[in-house]
Amino acid sequence: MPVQQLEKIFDDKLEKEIRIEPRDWMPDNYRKNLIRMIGQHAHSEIVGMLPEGEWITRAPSLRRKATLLAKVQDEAGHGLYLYAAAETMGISREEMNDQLLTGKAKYSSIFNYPTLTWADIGAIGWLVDGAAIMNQVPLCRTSYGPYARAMIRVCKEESFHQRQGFEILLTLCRGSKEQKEMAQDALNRWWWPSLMMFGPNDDNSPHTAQSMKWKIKRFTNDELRQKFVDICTDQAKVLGLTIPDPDLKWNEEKKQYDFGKINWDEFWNVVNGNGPCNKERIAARIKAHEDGKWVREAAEAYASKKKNVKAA
Ligand code: FAQ
Repeated sequence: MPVQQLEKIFDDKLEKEIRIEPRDWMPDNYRKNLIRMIGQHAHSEIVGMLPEGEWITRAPSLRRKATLLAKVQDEAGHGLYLYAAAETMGISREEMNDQLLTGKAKYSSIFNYPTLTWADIGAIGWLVDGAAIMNQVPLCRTSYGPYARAMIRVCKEESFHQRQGFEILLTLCRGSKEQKEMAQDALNRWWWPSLMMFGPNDDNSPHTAQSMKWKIKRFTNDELRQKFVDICTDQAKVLGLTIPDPDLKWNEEKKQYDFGKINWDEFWNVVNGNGPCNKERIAARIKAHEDGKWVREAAEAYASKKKNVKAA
């Protein structure tokens, strides 16, 4: 079939909100852009296990330990659904992993910050999972079928994570003066990096316009960031915490909160590998890959033995 005709079928599907499926024809750049985005998303889930994983043995009670363990395991599951969704577009898991370990593929900037206190685990659940939900609920309607379907389960689990994080902070805020201070300190450190999770401002976001046309993204980076600020500002009041932004103020005309300027130098510095924990995070992933070598070799040996027996 001539390319123009294939393009027309593709465009009609987008227009009618019919999902694009792995065997459908799609423009090369649509495929490339989605592999990039889903790959980055999958790596974020996997690297995202590291900051919270450090607190599993130090959680303050058995209940907290069990819920944190379950949450971190959920993130591993999200990474696996996402790698599987990207594989349907023709890239292998090995290639994606290689891109992460060699620094060719990005992962979310947020996971390059350290978790210094128990309150940071609450702040991650509330803010980081909260930002992830804000960004990912619209992705349940993204135009590529396997990605959209993976997002449905991911979002259900992220909602649980967000609530457990909020509850950790609420408990601290209702506790002693020191506990409340610890919660405020965590908010002070995680607030701005959480706003950066949504990506650069729309005028500096090279992928947004095309991704909106392809219905991969349903909202722009700035639109989602604004919704997040509005929701969190009210939630912070429930906690009795202060958002560390002197310019945060209700705008009656726009019916939204105006907020201060994001430090984009810090964002790009972290994205480009120079955040507080970038090197540590990649070193941990390289070690995990090397430690898992014997498992991959054993699985391959078993598979080839089974194949030989069948052939014989
Ligand atoms: N960090 O043109 P745009 C989670 C890059 S999952 C690092 O705006 P796009 C769950 C971007 O890749 C969190 N890099 O790009 C969890 C591009 O670089 P490239 C991850 C960033 O794709 C919770 C360049 O900047 N979520 O948290 C970031 O249209 C708790 C230009 O940017 C997803 O991945 C950043 N923050 O919009 C796990 C969701 N922002 O590739 C554990 C799916 C931008 O040209 C614990 N992804 N860049 O070299 C998306 O929605 C989009 O990809 C955006 C970026 C919104 C992240």
